[in-house]
Amino acid sequence: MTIQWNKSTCSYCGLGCGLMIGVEQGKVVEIRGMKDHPTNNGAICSLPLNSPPIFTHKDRLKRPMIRRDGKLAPVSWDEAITHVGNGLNWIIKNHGSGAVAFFGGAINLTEEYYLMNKLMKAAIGTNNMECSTRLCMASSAIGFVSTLGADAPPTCYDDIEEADLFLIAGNNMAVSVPVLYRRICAAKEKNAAKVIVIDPRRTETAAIADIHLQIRPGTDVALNNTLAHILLEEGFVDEDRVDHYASGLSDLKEFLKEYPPSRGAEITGCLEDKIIEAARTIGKAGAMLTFWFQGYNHSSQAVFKNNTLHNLSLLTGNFCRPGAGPLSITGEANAMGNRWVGALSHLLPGMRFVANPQHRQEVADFWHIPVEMIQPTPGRTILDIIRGLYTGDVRAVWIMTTNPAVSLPHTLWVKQGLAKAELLVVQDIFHPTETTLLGDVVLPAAHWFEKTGTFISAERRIELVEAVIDPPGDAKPDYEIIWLVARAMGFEKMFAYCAPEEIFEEWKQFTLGRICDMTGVTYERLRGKIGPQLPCPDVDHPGTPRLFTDWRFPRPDGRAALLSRDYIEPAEVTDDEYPFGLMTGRLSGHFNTRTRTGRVPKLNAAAPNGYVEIHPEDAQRLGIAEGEELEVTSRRGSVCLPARFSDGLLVGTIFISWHYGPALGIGEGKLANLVTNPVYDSHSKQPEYKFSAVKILPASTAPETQTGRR
Ligand SMILES: Nc1nc2c(c(=O)[nH]1)N[C@H]1C(S)=C(S)[C@@H](COP(=O)(O)OP(=O)(O)OC[C@H]3O[C@@H](n4cnc5c(=O)[nH]c(N)nc54)[C@H](O)[C@@H]3O)O[C@H]1N2
Ligand SMILES: Nc1nc2c(c(=O)[nH]1)N[C@H]1C(S)=C(S)[C@@H](COP(=O)(O)OP(=O)(O)OC[C@H]3O[C@@H](n4cnc5c(=O)[nH]c(N)nc54)[C@H](O)[C@@H]3O)O[C@H]1N2
Ligand code: SF4
Ligand SMILES: [Mo]
Repeated sequence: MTIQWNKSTCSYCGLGCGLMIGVEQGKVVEIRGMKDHPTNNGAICSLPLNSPPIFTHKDRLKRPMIRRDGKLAPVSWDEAITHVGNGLNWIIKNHGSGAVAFFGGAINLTEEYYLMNKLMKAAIGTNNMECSTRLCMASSAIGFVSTLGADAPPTCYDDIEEADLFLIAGNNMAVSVPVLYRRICAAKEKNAAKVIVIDPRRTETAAIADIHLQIRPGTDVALNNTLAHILLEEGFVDEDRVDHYASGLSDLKEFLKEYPPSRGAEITGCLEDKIIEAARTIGKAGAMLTFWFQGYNHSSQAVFKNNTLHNLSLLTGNFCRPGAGPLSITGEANAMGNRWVGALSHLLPGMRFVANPQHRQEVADFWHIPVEMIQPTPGRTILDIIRGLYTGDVRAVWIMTTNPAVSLPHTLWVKQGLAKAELLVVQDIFHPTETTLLGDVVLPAAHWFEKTGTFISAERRIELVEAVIDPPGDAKPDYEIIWLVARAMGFEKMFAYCAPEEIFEEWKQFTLGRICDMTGVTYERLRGKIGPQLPCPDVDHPGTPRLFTDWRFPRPDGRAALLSRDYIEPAEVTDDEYPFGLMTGRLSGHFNTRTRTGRVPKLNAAAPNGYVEIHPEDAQRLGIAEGEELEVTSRRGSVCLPARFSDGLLVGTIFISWHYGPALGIGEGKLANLVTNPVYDSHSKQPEYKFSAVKILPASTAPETQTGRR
């Protein structure tokens, strides 16, 4: 037998690397980077490269299951769908549509999010529709809306080769987007470009930094304001020109008087001279690209961090031209599709907002429903869905493609909340996961190359992923499960689909004339080929690599907004009882809650367990030996993990990766989210995963805790 090679797209991070999938006798045998793909030109990282075993893993879900007498038992699809449809209808009839909520991930197909959105917001009539985008890109999206007027990332990857300065803030891209990192390393080398890294840790990414600003966690707004202050003071800003394309300059100038270098240095802990050097490097750059990620978004000041970073680009004219502007990478493969399809509780399809009456009317007209069916206020965000389970306002939750029993903050509170649901439906590709273990109904989903539909990458490129193998057992594509449940609930007419292409053709009409316009895209155009960058408004349109090249922005006065944003401390600060600042983040061999990578022997063997990174000075002071088990405790819970020394940290801070839930047999009490704080940025409602106040004790001396040690 020969290997059949098929074009596809990566379903891990949102960079959108083109892949070639080798299939032999109905099995995925090899995954390679696609040569000549504009994103990765043949490159690939270890996650997809090592993924073939996940398609045939013994834990793949093959049958629907319903919990009876406390145990999950296999049932037929008919029974499962009827059970879910009747259960949702019963709760809606007795407690209202607001008693139902949905929570998804952001690696589904856009078609799947579109369907779920239609079911929740049009058919059921609730905006309680959330996705892990809330935990990931909500702040970037709202940052763009407030600065540019729309959630429209303006740049493209080809800007990397045009830039002479990369400003990389709160983004460990060597780990989280390795293919992009290698592209930046190559461009730096070739063009003698400079790199500024802003991170409280000396990360793998900081290895290429010309300047590393090792700020105290959470102090980015103060740093950005100080950089802007220096740029203005030292004459790096062409004020007349800026006034032309951005509003708010005079207010900002006045406001920034409060941020001289001395204050910036005091708040961030960086040397004044180093901040001045960084500002001058920015001021002198020919073309600056900015990157930021969860060091920004996982903060109670996340949107302000985004706004003040964009200020730096706007002040220096680093926008709307090759090599310059904000390059927003997305965490999950289809985060961009998820945002544009409107799969959050405040959004509607096609970059529209629930709270906007005109948008509601447009969407109701598309769906042929009375406008009153669409609720005029945003639904619950995910942490409020959990709160609603405690108060009894939410009674049914349908979870698809996300594993909240690992990924939400304050795990104990989350799990106890989910356990209160009268109906908890969990739709995944594996069992057990920490969340399928809690489900009343567990539905088996097809994965990645087992179904067909579209993804949109961080540079707005739309690509078709096609089914090249069959799903295991009775597993079905998520879109099919959604339309079956919708029909069982009585919405046959609205969900009379037979194929994902029909869903795409319907959904793309919502994008007509919008920045995400994909009316020039068809499955035929995408099949086997590299997709265009959106907007792509007609069949002959080549796609749009860069937005706002005329320096006009979708705001009322056509100008972008320079925003005056004051620094505030993280929601929880350290004190005598909880003296360490805990940051959480990623490791290179695992992806998110590890349901896939933890099942790939090669990846898991490289990082089978988590650890606590601690500065050797702190360890010495506390009498801790390298490798010793530590108990890390916050006001919410404890984890117990071995110590690993790192002088790349600031004294008084520690770092724990959050990948390690208990479902794969490593035991309870290793999961970082047992400790983290369920507070969020008030604008984006995104949790502050990157700062919790904790104390540390050698586990041998710590009292037993409720999370159970070892
Ligand atoms: N290998 C791997 N790759 C992944 C993932 C994975 O799990 N594993 N997940 C994907 C997803 S969903 C996402 S969202 C991305 C996330 O990718 P990244 O955001 O790059 O990853 P993190 O490790 O969460 O956080 C980035 C950095 O933020 C820093 N940081 C913490 N606090 C602050 C602060 O206050 N200010 C600043 N400036 N920095 C701070 C941390 O030290 C850390 O180095 O990765 C994607 N890619
Ligand atoms: N402490 C801390 N917590 C964090 C973060 C952090 O940095 N620190 N990062 C946050 C971020 S940025 C993110 S994005 C979230 C991610 O959190 P999650 O969304 O919970 O993480 P994943 O592991 O990606 O979950 C995907 C789930 O979908 C399943 N799955 C995969 N493919 C399919 C499919 O095609 N269909 C179905 N039905 N299921 C599928 C997988 O088995 C897995 O259970 O976590 C957040 N949590
Ligand atoms: S960098 Fe991201 S998109 Fe590219 S191969 Fe790795 S995980 Fe996939
Ligand atoms: Mo993410």
